[in-house]
Amino acid sequence: MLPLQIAASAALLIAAQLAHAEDCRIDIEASDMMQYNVKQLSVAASCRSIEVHLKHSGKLPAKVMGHDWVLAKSSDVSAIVNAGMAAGPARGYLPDGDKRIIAATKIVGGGESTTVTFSATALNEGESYSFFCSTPGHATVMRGRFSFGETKQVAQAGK
Ligand code: CU1
Repeated sequence: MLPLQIAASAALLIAAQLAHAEDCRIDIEASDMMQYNVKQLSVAASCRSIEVHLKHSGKLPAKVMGHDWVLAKSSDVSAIVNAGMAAGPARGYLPDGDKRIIAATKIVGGGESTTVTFSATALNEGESYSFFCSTPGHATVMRGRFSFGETKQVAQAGK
């Protein structure tokens, strides 16, 4: 290999590694059956920014079967769900400015999608996190584990 080619491939390699360390995307679906299509999510500890794309694959409108995707420490979920019910539909069933909420999408109805992007600096490796839907009554079923920094990765850079 010529020196220039070596330099070029090294630059490509560095670029690939940088991309790998930065953006991680999760795709999740929610349905008219009041369910997410996954019960567990995990992202690599190298993720800097995490993008969650929620698709409502059903047909029912948001007023009847609206879903969102909310991330919090598992120990905070019950308190957030209760505070969310008090906050009501105008606030998307989430307490305003609640620091315990790490990330949250808006509520969508059938056929709609929504995305939230958040920084992984809010996450600690080994902490127990859960994702859930804040629509009243949904979190009992629509809830799953979210792991940061485990080897079984659902979301990887470039996917
Ligand atoms: Cu829901």
